[in-house]
Formats: sequence, structure tokens, C-alpha cells
Amino acid sequence: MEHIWKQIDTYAKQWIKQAGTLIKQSFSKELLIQAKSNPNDLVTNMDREVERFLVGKIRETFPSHHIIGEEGFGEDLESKEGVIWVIDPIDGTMNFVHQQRNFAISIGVFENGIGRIGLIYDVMHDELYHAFKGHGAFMNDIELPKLEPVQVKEAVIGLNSTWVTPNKRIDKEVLTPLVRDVRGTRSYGSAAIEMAYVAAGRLDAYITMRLSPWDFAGGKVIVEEVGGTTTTLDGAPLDILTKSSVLIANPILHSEILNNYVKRDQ
Ligand code: 2AM
Ligand code: CA
Repeated sequence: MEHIWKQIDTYAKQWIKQAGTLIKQSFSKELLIQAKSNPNDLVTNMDREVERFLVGKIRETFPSHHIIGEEGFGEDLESKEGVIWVIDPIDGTMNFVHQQRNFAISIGVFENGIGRIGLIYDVMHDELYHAFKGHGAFMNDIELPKLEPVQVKEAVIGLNSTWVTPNKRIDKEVLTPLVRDVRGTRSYGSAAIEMAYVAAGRLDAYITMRLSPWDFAGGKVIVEEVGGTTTTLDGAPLDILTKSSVLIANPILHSEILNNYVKRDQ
């Protein structure tokens, strides 16, 4: 392991835990809630405060690194060159506001577009999912085993948000057979937590129609480290500069879903 990456890894773990403490401490203070693009797209002072905290630490310690963040404290990047931190300060903001649980801090660190480090911290359950490319994936320092093949009929899958893509690739006629054929569906309301659950074998797949890079960056590294496949619903690689649909699962289930359900009507 190169020294610099070990250093990045150590700092990232330390900062994500500190950010979690900031969030927990905020429960005793007043929360300011605002809507962003629509009345259900929420942001709080804590989303901003946590992103400002993480961006400050990264800039102070690694001034040459780039940052993409949900709340805009990072940069608007057009190139994947160099080291890029992709940050979601609170993934599952609606859960944070309504439930004070089931939200996560997500960080992915990429080098020239390749995921090197992924961190997802489920703050209220104190579960830190962490992967270092080529060195394993862990939940609270317990190594996660490689994913086992699962068939659709035995799968429990996470489904998020609206089930219709802008181009109607998956509409209810296509998704209904999948929902009928799987053992069960779940919706946790945080893409990061759902990706971490796939990595930990708690879910067998996760499907969602539209995510931003900060929603999936950390999860991509963690899921791939346990042998999972992460793509869009077109089967294309996830790109850290592009919003897209997301389909993640162990390779066998992934191709079964992609070939037999998503592309069923083509
Ligand atoms: P957020 O909480 O950071 O907004 C909820 O179904 C999941 O989808 C969460 O991870 C949420 O992230 C994300 N999400 C909700 N609305 C979204 C949108 N319009 N674009 C991208 N991701 C979204
Ligand atoms: Ca998010």
C-alpha cells in the first residue's frame, strides 16, 4: 500500500467519525430545514456544516486534491484527472429530518477516475463500512466476505425513489415482474446505506433510477471490493461526474436482472 494512500485512508476514517459526532451533537440544537429543487428535496444546516467540515479538512491536508460535494462547497469538475474526493455529507436527508436515523455520510476517493477508497458511515447505528481497493472491505473493521451468487427468486432487493426513468426504460410493466419474482423488496431511503447493505449481504441488489455521483461514489468502491457489479441500468459503468440510474448486485444476479427484466421489452 503506497504511503500516501494509507495516509488518505487514515484521515478519511478519522474525519468521517468526527463528522458523525458533529451530527449527533446537533440533535440538541435547532435544525434549520429548507427545500432545494422541490418541496421534498430537503437540505439542513447540518448537511452544509458537515460538508464544510470535511472540505476544510481535505483542503488543509491535501491542497492538490479535488472535491465534489452535494452541497456545493467543492468544485464543478469536468475532468477525472488527479485525486477526487466525492462527498455526501448526509445521504438520506429526509430520514435525518423525519427519523433522526437511517442516514449516512458517504465518501469516495478516486484517482484518475478509479475508486481507491470508499467510506459509508451509518451514524446512528455506528456502522462504518470501508473499503480500500485491493485490500478488502470492512464493517467496523470486520472483513466482509465476497458476495455469494443469489438467484432472483431468493433475492431481497432495495428499490428507491420513483420507479420510472426519464426515458421510461423501467416502467411498472417492466419492474412489476421483478418485484413479483424476488423474495422481497426493501426501501431504506439512503442510497449509501442500501449500497453498504448489498456489500454486507443484507440486500442482494439495489436498483434506483437517478442518483448523483455523491450518492454512489463511496458505495461503488465498497461493493466492487466484495466482488459486486456496479453499473447503470444500461449496463454502463458508473461515472463520478455523471448522474445516472444504478444497478448493483453480485455478478450473477446483476446479469439476470439486466438481461431478463430491465431489457425485457427491447
Ligand atoms: P439525499 O438524501 O442525499 O438527497 C433516497 O431515495 C435516496 O436518493 C437518497 O440517497 C437521496 O439522497 C437520493 N436522492 C433523492 N432525490 C434525489 C435526486 N433528485 N437526485 C439524486 N438523488 C436523489
Ligand atoms: Ca445523497
